[in-house]
Amino acid sequence: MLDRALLLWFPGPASFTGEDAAELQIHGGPAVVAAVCDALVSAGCRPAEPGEFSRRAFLNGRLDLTAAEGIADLIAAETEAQRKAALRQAEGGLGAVLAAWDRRLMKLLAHQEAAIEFADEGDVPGDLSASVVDGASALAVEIAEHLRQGERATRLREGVRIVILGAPNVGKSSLLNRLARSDAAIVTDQPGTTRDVIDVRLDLAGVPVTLSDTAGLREAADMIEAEGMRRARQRAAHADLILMMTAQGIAEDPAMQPPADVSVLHVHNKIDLAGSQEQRPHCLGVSTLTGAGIETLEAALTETVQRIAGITDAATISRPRHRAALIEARDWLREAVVAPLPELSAEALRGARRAIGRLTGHSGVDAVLDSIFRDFCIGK
Ligand SMILES: Nc1nc2c(ncn2[C@@H]2O[C@H](COP(=O)(O)OP(=O)(O)OP(=O)(O)O)[C@@H](O)[C@H]2O)c(=O)[nH]1
Ligand SMILES: [Mg+2]
Repeated sequence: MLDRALLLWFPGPASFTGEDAAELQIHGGPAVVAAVCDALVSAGCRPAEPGEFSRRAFLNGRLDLTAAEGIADLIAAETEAQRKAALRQAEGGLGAVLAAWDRRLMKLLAHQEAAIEFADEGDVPGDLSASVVDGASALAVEIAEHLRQGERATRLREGVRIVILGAPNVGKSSLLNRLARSDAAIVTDQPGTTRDVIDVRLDLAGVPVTLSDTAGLREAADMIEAEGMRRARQRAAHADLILMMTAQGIAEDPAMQPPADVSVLHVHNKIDLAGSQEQRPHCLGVSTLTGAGIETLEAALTETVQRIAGITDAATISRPRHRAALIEARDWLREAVVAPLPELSAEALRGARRAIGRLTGHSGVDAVLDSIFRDFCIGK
């Protein structure tokens, strides 16, 4: 006797994987689990690889690849908005969009092939080709729009990146601690306290955010500080938003510029100090010491973050793999529109179908399967 437990039998093909499956619901103590696993292994079983159940479900046609990825994202979801987006994808939302595109592509291809077929007989080929051109360019526009929305879904999946930049001692670390409600970064009155980039994870109205505190920017005093500033600038260059910080009583360096193509929110700290002009144009006044202005800053951040990682109900792409395949499909479609011969246009339409098929897992995916299912946790 190892335990007294429930055994559930799921006959295929209605099970999760499509195969016959049994589930043991044992008491979860480590000794019970170890004893039952040992017994199962001596009976000829082996532990599943990470993602093996989802992989089998995919191979047995129970899921398309985007739905399988949705399950992985659902398990990894940290915030409410991530959970909703992942569930939508796991439920086949993205798969349905892709399947509809593929049906349209199939129809365009059929028309184009008919146009080639009947070209000699002088039968409506002109009209057919024109309808293919219209259909292909409409689809290319739709896919391009989807790619734009996908940018936001990627940020929702991976987190919006906010970096605090500014001169030493303006209160960057104090702000990080305030927003994170923790003591993550060391605060002292010594300029040049922070050297490493310090990341904290925040949840702003359901959107995951990585907030980074950085070394104060100035003429470096030593090698360590210089390296810290290099890292600060590098992080800022890849940010979605920069909090450019100044403070009452600290001279501003007009040469200090944020990277050109990143959005910037200006924050002026230490408004509790005498002589501060609280109202600066285009700048949020705060005091990390008293907490003044912090709520307004949080509201502004939440609004910006939601714009960047926009919460939409549409099923959008969320991974670089999706993006690459859709860019390829869009480019093939553009090619189909300008192709000088119906044969070349048909070939381009086939290319677009292959790209979509790789996304859903219906063609040429052997190479990517391992990398996708490797990210799963064991037992799913
Ligand atoms: N009066 C006042 N002092 C503040 C405020 N915020 C931070 N300070 C003080 O300013 C000093 C520097 O704060 P830090 O948060 O370490 O500044 P920093 O920008 O991270 O500095 P470096 O890491 O050196 O670049 C500390 O002594 C803080 O206590 C504020 O709102 N008002
Ligand atoms: Mg600091």
